[in-house]
Amino acid sequence: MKILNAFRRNDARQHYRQFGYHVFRSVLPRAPVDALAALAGDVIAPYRGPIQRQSGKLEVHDYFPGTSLIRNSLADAHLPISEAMRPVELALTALLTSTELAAVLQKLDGAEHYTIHQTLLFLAVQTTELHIDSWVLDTAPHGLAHTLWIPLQNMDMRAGLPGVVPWPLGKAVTEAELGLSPSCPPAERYGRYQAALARKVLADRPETVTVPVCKGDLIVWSSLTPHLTLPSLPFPAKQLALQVNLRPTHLRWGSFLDQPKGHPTNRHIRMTERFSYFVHENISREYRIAGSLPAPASPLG
Ligand SMILES: O=C(O)CCC(=O)C(=O)O
Ligand SMILES: [Fe+2]
Repeated sequence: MKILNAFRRNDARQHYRQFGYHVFRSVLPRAPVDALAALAGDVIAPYRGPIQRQSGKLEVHDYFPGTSLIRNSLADAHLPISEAMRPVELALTALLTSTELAAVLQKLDGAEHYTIHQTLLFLAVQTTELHIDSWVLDTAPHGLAHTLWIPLQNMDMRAGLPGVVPWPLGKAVTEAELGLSPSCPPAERYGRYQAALARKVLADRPETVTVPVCKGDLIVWSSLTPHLTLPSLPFPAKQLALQVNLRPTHLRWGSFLDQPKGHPTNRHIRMTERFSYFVHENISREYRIAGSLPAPASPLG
């Protein structure tokens, strides 16, 4: 049995190294997944106040015109930043700090501790073009941060699922390789890079992997693995899913452009033996959590 388990672990790691993604089936605890799905309807949808969103700002719900489908995803709802969203924070924390998740991640890279940098709670289907997540979070050197994509409902092939282009772990395509010069503002560099990368990758007419998913499943891809949103039928449509950007804590980190020699920060909340939450400087200042500022102890301890 021990030998078989070791073999299985290597299997996932090898697959991840070779293809830059891995699909795990029925690995996550069901209670917090079910709780989040229920809270989306019972707590988030009826709420009319501003909440932290993917734009980085506090916003009220923005609906697809003529529908009750919310298109501005909740950002970082795992942090203690909203009294109204406290039940969501607790359910997210139960899921993200679970021993089940730690065990699965360890199969991929053997790390003992992970730092969660960002969560996005999707309430309706996404529409991303081919891109990499390295610009949001990456390790230094590139390629060892992970994106988790967690369905909070069962989804079939018409659900607007992510599609992943198999990609060797750690393979970085530089701006220079795409014929791009770095002399423009970072915000423009992002869009320009992703568009050029998409042109290059799609020109090879690559196989693109997708899978129907059920609650409890988990898709993981690396910070350098190209992926996109496949179409949904109908569009728009409700879609409950959670996306998490995290890294093994012991690795240096930055982003695609920022590859620092070190990254000292005390802006994190140690949640368990296996997980910490990173807190951005503006969030730390605004909500007085996890900072060098005199802050009250986090309600989560
Ligand atoms: O949910 C999806 O279709 C993918 C979203 C995505 O890749 C992102 O937000 O970075
Ligand atoms: Fe992405």
